[in-house]
This record gives sequence, C-alpha cells and structure tokens, in this order.
Amino acid sequence: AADPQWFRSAVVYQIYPRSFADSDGDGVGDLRGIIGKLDYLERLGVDVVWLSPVYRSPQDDNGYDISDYRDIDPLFGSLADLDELIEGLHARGMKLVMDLVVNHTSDEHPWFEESRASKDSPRRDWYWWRPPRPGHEPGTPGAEPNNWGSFFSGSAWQFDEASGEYYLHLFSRKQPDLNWENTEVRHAVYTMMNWWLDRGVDGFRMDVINFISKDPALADTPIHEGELHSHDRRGYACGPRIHEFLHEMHRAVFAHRDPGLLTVGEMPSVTVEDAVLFTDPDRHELDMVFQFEHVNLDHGGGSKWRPGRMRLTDLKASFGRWQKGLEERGWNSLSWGNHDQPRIVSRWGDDGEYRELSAKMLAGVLHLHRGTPYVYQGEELGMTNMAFAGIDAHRDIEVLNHYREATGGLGLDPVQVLESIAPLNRDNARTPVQWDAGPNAGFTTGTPWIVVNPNAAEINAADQVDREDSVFAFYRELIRLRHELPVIADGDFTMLLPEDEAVYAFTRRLDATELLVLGNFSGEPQPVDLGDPGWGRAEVLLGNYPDSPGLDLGPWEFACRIRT
Ligand code: ISL
Repeated sequence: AADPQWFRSAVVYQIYPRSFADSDGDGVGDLRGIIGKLDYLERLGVDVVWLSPVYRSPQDDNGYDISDYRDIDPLFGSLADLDELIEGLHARGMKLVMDLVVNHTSDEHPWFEESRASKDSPRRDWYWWRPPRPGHEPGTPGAEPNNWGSFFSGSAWQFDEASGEYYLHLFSRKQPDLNWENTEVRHAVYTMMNWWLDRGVDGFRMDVINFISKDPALADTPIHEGELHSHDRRGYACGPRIHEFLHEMHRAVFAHRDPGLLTVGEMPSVTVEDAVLFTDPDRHELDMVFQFEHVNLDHGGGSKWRPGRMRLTDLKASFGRWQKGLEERGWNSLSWGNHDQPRIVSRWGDDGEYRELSAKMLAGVLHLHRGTPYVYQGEELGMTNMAFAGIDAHRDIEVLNHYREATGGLGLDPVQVLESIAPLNRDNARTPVQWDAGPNAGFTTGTPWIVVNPNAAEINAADQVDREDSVFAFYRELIRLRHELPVIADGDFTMLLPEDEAVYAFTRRLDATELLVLGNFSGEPQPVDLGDPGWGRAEVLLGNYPDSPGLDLGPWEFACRIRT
C-alpha cells in the first residue's frame, strides 16, 4: 500500500491552464497544451501537478466560477483530453490534483438557476438567501442583509428583483456561496468528488475550503477606516462546523480509497492552532493546509492595495511559528506564489541585476523548510511581474472591480490607483509562461488573452532547460534533494538569527545528519556569525555562487551546508 505520508518528500507544480500553453491558437492555454509539455515537467522532476479549474465556466473569475462540475470547458478541451493528461502524467510517475471549488458555484450552475427560480424551489436553501434589512428600501445601499464586503469589491450581497431577496457571494456576484448547512448540498459535492476520483484523479486542492461553514446568524462585523464594507472574516473563516464538514467529507469520499490520494485545504486566515486540527492524520480531515500568513506581510493596513515593505524579521517569525506549531502533528505547504500572488523574484528578490541569484536564493530558502513545496508555473524560470500599460491591459476581475470602486465611489486619483495596484495585483502572475524567445514567447500562435511579458526575449524555458547554472536547473536540484535526503522531508527545524534583517538562517536535523541553510535577502554582502565555527568547514550541498569559502554571504547568496 502507498505510504500515506508520501507528500512529505514530494513537490507540487501548479498549472494555471489559461496561461500555460495554447495548442490551438485561440490565445488561451488548454489541456492539449499541457499534454505537449509533459516532458518538461518530468525534466523538472515534480511529483504532482495541481491544475487550476478547467470545468465548464462562464469564466467570470477564470474558471473559479463553475457551471458544470462534471465537464471540461470547451475553451480548455474535453473530458477525453483530460483522461489523456491523466494517463500521460501517470505514465511519467506524476499525479494529477484537481481544483475543487465548492464554497460557491457559478450563478449559471443549474443548482443556482433552480434556487433562484422561486422562494419555494426545492433548491432555494442550497444557497444563502436573506430578506433585505428591515426599514430599508429593498435593493438600495444599506438594505443588504449584513455589512459584509465581497473580496472583489462592493457588498457581498446581490439583490434579486424577482423574489425581493438577496443572495450571498463572498467573491463575484457570479459566484453565489453554497449553503453547506444543507445536507443535500454536502452530499451532492461528495458524489461529484467520487466521480472524479473514479475517473483517475489523485486528489484535490480545495479552494477557500475554510469558508464553507458560515455562522448562520450572518451578523454584521467591524468595518475598518477607509472601507465601505466589512472585510473581517470572523463570520465565515473556520466557522462553527468546519471540522465536522471536512471529517464528513473524508468519510464519504476518502476513507475507503487509496490512502495515497492528496487533500490540500486552501485556507486564507487559518491559524496555526486550527491547521494542526485540520491536518493531524488521526483526525481524518486533510493532508495539508495552504495558507497565506507570510505573503500578507507586505500588505499595508491589511490591504493588498496599500503595498508596504516586508520586514525579514516578520517573515522569519511567521515561518518559525508555523514550523514549530506543526512539528509534532500536521503538515503545511510551502509556497512563494500562485495565480493570486505577484511573482516572488519581483516581490522579495531583485528582478534586475540579481534576478537569477535572488530567484535561486528564494527557492532554496523555501524548499528546505519542513512542508511540501509548491512551484507556480514560471517561477522555476525566475519569471517576473509585468508592468501593465494601464487599466485596459488588465484582465482580472479583482483588480478591475477595485479600480472602478477606487476611482468611482471612493473618488481616488486614477494615476495613484494604478500605482498602488502595480506590485500585488493578480495579473502579475497570469501573463503567459515564457517558453522561448519567439513570437508570444512560444505560448500561442494566436493573440494571447493577456499581454506576454516583453522580457521573454531573455527569460524563457528554451534558454534554461539545458543550461547548468539556470534557475530551472537550480529548482531541479532542490526537487532532487528533497527526494533523496530524508532530513529535508522529515528533519526537525531550528530558526537561527531571528533578529537579523538581511540574513535568513536555519538548521534541519535528522539523527546524525544536519543541514545549515543561509540566504541573503539583500544586495549587500552580509557577515554571518553563528558562534559555531564547525559550520564554516562543512560541505556545501547546494549554493548559487560558484564557491562559498566561508559563512559570510555575498549579494543574494544562498548556501546549504551538510554535516553528518
Ligand atoms: O489572494 C488571496 C490570498 O492572499 C485571497 O484574497 C484569495 O482571493 C483567496 O485566497 C481565495 O482564492 C481562491 O478563491 C477565489 C479565486 O478568485 C482565487 O483565484 C482562488 O485561488 C474564488 O474562488
């Protein structure tokens, strides 16, 4: 039988299909495009592919709004293509994990269409319908059932003229929230999950899965200064029945199957304490959480639209707490990015002079923690953020809605708004993967749905796959090391130099094997004094400089030493 904890020594690669590879020239990536790149993925050495949604969808939120859970959107291909992808991955020893988006559906899903049809519909209760706030004119500002804001600007409530009631949507108004209090909803989801597992997929990455249990009171929550709606998450993040629901899901879907299936809970705002409960193997909920505490450290005043500076001491405090908190029980993901985050080398590295060095340093520091590393497509090439020409160059509903609200309702200066959205908007990570230096970076023969980064001429896969000192080669080496050295998968973790604002330092230990990991998060040389002279003589297992004579670090230097 498969080792149920195999994922400790595994690396996951995330594909955002729309931006990965386009096989048919319509400008949008697709399943056959992915099938054409399987050798590339095998070369990199990853164990699992997590595929962002390819289901039938009106594409209001690029597939995170699903109108049919059991079909592939024609934009991406067909079920036959998906079967072929599964086969191709399995033949190369890789697994396929699907995105499971069940906090909400599309408003064009038949479940919602039936729910909306009338107050007496048998599916009415499958979503969160509420009457207007008493004493307010229905459909006018202030009449919403509570003060919650949507993640994509505006109220989290949409008025439905026909029935005179509102429905809840934490994301876009085309993404109504399912009511998990309803037993039929839960069982419909479990049946659908079983259908996919029967088809051969190897698990699920569960979108905002810690939002599925709302406190049915749906009470007002505090509003912060400068905000029109409440973005406090206490009414739905890790709500009253969340552990019960996930345990029930485990029993209905996973309990009698291969223990090697993977379950990952994407969980904004999850605490370390809750993460232990979600991922303690004895509790039968999930294998690991995917959380965002560290990537929120440069949000000024809690908002990604007020970008601030990340302090390395805060980053170390966050990672350190998660490493300690899950050291006995539970498991975490390790990630610098995904399709919702900017490119890490532009964010906390140097995407100019030191791009390759800093991309490698960031990768090395992340991958050698305890947890399962995730590589977001293009990260293994050191792809950067994009300087978008203006709001018209953007495609993401989150940034477009914010721009409209900020320059409209809030009356802010458009130039300043554009400046404030540049560093952290989600489109940064959604420009096409840069395969070669040719037209459209080899992504498509047609017109790409979103602009290709002009730096594809220098940053591309064709240049890197065979180059020994490339960012790609460095990722391949990190992945190989995780497979081969048990200390990386299972060793304990000790943070060093927690007060240092430039040097990231930690050790890992398993029995007699010890690793020292050092990363310089700055473009200046940094002295390193660990008070342990033995380390200076230890063998360098992996570094981003040709050689590292001592522990002191050059600009953006990374070094991992080993002693046994
Ligand atoms: O970016 C974030 C974390 O810092 C969040 O605001 C993000 O929106 C949240 O993690 C939820 O993301 C997921 O669900 C959304 C979808 O738009 C995202 O693409 C998806 O990853 C709604 O389905």
